[in-house]
Amino acid sequence: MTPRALGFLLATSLLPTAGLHAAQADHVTASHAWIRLLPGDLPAGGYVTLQNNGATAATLVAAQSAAYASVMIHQSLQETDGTSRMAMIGRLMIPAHGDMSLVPASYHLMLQQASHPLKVGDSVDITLDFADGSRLPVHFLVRPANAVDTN
Ligand SMILES: [Cu+2]
Repeated sequence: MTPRALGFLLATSLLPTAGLHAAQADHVTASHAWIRLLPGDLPAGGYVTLQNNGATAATLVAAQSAAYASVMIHQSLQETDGTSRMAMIGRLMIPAHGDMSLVPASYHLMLQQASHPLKVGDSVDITLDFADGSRLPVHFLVRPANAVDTN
């Protein structure tokens, strides 16, 4: 084996995510990331706009944060009788060259059991997990309960 071939092998084994096909998270950018802080132990909602600049769809499958023991992907649904409920979502697709917005009364991150008290103005790191195992860390700004959607 030539030194050059050996170097190539070492480089590729050290960079398992480098390849012809970039990971889903590499194509996704996040903007308008914020958390609606509610009083007491009420769960907070996390909102963000995800833009997929890639030629293939990216699929969000989970999210996690050191700031919350539980982070779930939820969808708010309006029932025919006017009430609303929330359903857990296992996969949320961001289409190729498209975007997906997590906004109040629709898709959102459900944030429960804060590890420490949060206050308005704080920045919270939440990591978004995609179907291929790639991850996107996002800073979320904590906003008050009466904050309006800015998307
Ligand atoms: Cu929810």
